[in-house]
Amino acid sequence: MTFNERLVDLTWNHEQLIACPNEPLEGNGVYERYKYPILTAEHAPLFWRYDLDEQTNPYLMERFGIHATLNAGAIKWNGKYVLMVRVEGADRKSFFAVAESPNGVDHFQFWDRPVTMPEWGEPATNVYDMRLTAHEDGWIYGIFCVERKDPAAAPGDLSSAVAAAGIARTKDLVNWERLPDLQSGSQQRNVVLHPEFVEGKYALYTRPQDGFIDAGNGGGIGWALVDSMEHAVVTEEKIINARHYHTVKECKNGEGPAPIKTDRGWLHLAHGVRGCASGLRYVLYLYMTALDDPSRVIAEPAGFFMAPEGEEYVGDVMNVLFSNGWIADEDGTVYIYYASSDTRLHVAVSSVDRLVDYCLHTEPDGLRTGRSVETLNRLIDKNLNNK
Ligand code: BGC
Ligand code: BMA
Repeated sequence: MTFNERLVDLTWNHEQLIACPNEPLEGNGVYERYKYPILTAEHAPLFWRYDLDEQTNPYLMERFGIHATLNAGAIKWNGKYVLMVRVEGADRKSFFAVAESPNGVDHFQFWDRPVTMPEWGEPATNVYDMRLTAHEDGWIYGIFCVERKDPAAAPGDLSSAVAAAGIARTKDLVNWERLPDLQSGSQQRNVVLHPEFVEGKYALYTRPQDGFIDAGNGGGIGWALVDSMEHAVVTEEKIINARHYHTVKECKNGEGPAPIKTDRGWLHLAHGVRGCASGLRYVLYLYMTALDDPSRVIAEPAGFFMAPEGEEYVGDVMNVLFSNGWIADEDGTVYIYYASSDTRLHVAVSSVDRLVDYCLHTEPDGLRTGRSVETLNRLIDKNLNNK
């Protein structure tokens, strides 16, 4: 194939991919998954991946490998469904890039340039998993994980790292003001800003951890009030959603996107992790907290809300669903953006009413098998007696 033939082919395929309409699949009543991933590495613009000049790239080969599109923050912005995507290159570095869609389920297209995030402190080795919060103070905040090599690592240990919460804010999703990283007594990942002031302060969902991977004594999703986002310092942190033995969040858990306010309480999406012979298994779960105190859990259905299915199991990091973005529309439709196996992004659609119903009317985890059987028998009694 000549350079030009190949370019025509690549362009046509790329356009087809972005134009491909999505369709809902039959669901379990709680949500509907959509058939096709909404963003994959192949969605990245050709002008990110190829040098398009025949003189300098006669074989029209990729010059910058894009490997995955995952864990996206989400926001409705100027009438568009906008994702702040974690894009990972072939070099294992990830960065942020915005993609937008007119309808939330297909035609997602990247903006021309990735986010150029200003550095703070020692330049990060990697950044990932941004949570976007349109705060009532008027700014859009992005909180993301900043990873740097652990300066205390033994010689030869090239894996130990330090995770901290990076903080930046913007009014246009293009120009970012970088603020100091969150100061806290431990490493942090999965930090999320609550959209409203609480007791006149900024409220953060945190996830304190002993080490880079192990949550250790960091018992789960934490809650901390801070005076300012310009110098965010955690002085007190309490665990509001704990890990628990033999549940989907035995090993780790973390807040997903900022919670959605409903008339019955704050609706939260989180991930839970357990360890098994095949590694760490990441699933998604929901819980609700009180309107008058967003740190008080009022409902938490047993088990997972979403777990990998079919092709979602397979990818760079197998057996992982992860979400840090959702959008609640004015009409109550909720678009849940989730990534599978650290490889690609999908959407599932539900509504505020359905998610609240699921939270308030699904039994909580009884924490032992006997209780699970009691719960099941109650449902069977109800159904069979109604016949
Ligand atoms: C990876 C993340 C992962 C974290 C903990 C990081 O180096 O980039 O995807 O969540 O390690 O395993
Ligand atoms: C983490 C997260 C995600 C990732 C997951 C599975 O701890 O922060 O970035 O999806 O591991 O690799």
